Amino acid sequence: MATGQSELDTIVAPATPLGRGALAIVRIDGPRSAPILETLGGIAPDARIATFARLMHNGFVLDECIAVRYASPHSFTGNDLVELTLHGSPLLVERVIAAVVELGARLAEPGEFTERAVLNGKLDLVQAESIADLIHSRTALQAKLSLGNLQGELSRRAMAIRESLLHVISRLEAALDFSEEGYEFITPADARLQVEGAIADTDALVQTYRRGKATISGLTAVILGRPNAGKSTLLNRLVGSDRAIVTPIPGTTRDIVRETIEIGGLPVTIADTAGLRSSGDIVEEIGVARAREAAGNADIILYLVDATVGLTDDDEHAAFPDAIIIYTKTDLAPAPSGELGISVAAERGIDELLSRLDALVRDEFAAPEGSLVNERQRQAVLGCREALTTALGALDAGFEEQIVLVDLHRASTALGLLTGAITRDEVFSEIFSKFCIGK
Ligand SMILES: Nc1nc2c(ncn2[C@@H]2O[C@H](COP(=O)(O)OP(=O)(O)O)[C@@H](O)[C@H]2O)c(=O)[nH]1
Ligand SMILES: [Mg+2]
Repeated sequence: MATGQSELDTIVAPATPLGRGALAIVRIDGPRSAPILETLGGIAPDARIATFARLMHNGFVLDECIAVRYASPHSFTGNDLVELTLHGSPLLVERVIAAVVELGARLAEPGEFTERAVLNGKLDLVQAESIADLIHSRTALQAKLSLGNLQGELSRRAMAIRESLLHVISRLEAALDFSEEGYEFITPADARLQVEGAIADTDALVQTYRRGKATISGLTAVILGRPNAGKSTLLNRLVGSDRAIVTPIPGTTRDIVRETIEIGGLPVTIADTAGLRSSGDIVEEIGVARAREAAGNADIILYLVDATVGLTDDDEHAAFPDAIIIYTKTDLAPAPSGELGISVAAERGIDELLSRLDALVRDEFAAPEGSLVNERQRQAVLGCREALTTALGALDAGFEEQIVLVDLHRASTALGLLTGAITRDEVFSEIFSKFCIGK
């Protein structure tokens, strides 16, 4: 905002990736942005009017560009801001940035533009985090979740809880202020009800985290089974290329081969593993140990059984009760009745497998809008929940308002930290250091 802007540094960074393309954008933020544009381009355009400029520095033409000037507070950051749309060459971007720095700007730190937007109240912290997630999203569902949170879905849920707490807090404080007169602004039963409601709301929010995290990070699936069950063949079929080596020799796959495909709207990284057996071969044994470890961390396990062999005592499916059991090579022998069977050779059962996986991902992992998506957010809500439980205990024990208020304020502060309505420096630097330059 206008207040204090004159003491701000003016910062500059490329806003588009450094590569060759039709266009490249350089962003300049801060009080010197418009004077720098005037010096370089000889123009002082009206705010938000795209204007052609020939950028000159030390007697040389740097590039021809389209400049847009934004006037505080109507910009992404809330400060005076200039965007230069140059021709898309890294060399031009570098030279323009060097000239801008010579004219008094400094290079932006990672995430500094977004940080300024938060400091100026243009975005809250959750929204700022959502920008980073949105940029990194690989599937439409991930983008939808991040865009929803950028538009305030999660922040609104948190703020609704915070407002209900502030409602109780203000009444309990009023009761304190007027205790002499014996007024009651909120009955203990009412306060209890409100706090219980807030606990239920925070619980619901905490429960969104599992799906939120799965949606943002993507899932892992592991293909397990005895040697020669057809694991590598299935991986290759799922990714659509000969990624893993397939041979009739048991023990071909040793190291884990990973590929990511989209299932149910989420990126799923599928790991093909060494067949489970004890072979005495040291390299293969390490591969088998890695397979078990990968299965322990996986969201989805596909346990393959050769239909011509069937389940044997050597099979380890019992150790993975959530695994989906799939009978392979059904062109040679049928799967037991009621079991899922596939034949990659005959292209049979693959669609059924894929639609089972698709439904599994959508039912178990896809996050609704407004979900918590990272550990910082989860900790903030858990902090709120813990304080609310203590407040409820204090209410039940019949403690004085002051005691209850301490916990309710703590609960409200925890939610404030979530959105950045209340700021702590370490929260800020932690979040913005993960951004790239220019955001
Ligand atoms: N007939 C038939 N053979 C298959 C099928 N899937 C895999 N195989 C064969 O089974 C052998 C072992 O396959 P592979 O994918 O390497 O098994 P892995 O050891 O579990 O990775 C290879 O000779 C494959 O060609 C199938 O659907 N039908
Ligand atoms: Mg294999």
